[in-house]
Amino acid sequence: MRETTDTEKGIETMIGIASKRVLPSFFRLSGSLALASFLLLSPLLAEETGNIEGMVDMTKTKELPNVVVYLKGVKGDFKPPDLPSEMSQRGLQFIPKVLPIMVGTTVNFLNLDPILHDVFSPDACAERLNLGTWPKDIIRSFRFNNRNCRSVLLCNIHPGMEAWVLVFDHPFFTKCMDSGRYRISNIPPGSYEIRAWHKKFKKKGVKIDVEAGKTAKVNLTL
Ligand SMILES: [Cu+2]
Repeated sequence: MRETTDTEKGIETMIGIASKRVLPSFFRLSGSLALASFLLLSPLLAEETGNIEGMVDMTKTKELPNVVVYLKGVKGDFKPPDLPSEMSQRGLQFIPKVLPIMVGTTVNFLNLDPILHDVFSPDACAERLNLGTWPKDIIRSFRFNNRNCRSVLLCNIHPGMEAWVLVFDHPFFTKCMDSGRYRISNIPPGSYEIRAWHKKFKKKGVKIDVEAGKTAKVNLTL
């Protein structure tokens, strides 16, 4: 985060935009629903949960950091993080190129280039957002409200710019490390499907049972 007056202005703008979107849905929660969410949101202790770890194997090894590993079949309500995620524009690229988030997360698009970009998405997942243009060191932000979907982010000015935001209704996802290794922690025990995603590959998931206090090993191939 740049500590300049301009950035502070940008953040203020962001808070203005974000609060307009967040507050109505928050107040729509009835008392009992709010209590139920509170109970579900109580974090499980580490010994009550399990983990999954392994390697993702793909021919294009350079693309491994752009692979997202995630669970399907997760039950329950999970609260998005309080802090926003960030996807900046630097050197005519989006950074990161792949951003997995929880539904309800605000993403800050920080322009670090001394030129204008014009960020948009044609996808319904991102409500076909059109953020327009904004100068260096300023943030524009967008809250992703649609769940279990993905959207491509593009720039109207620079055709080479492309990034992906993947939106989940639970926190059990991760990006691969450069080596292809991944780990998803603190998973409630149960039966799931684990999948790896890359923009060019779609693969069937692998069934996996997660047991409390144990770490399941699953290697995935793309
Ligand atoms: Cu651009």
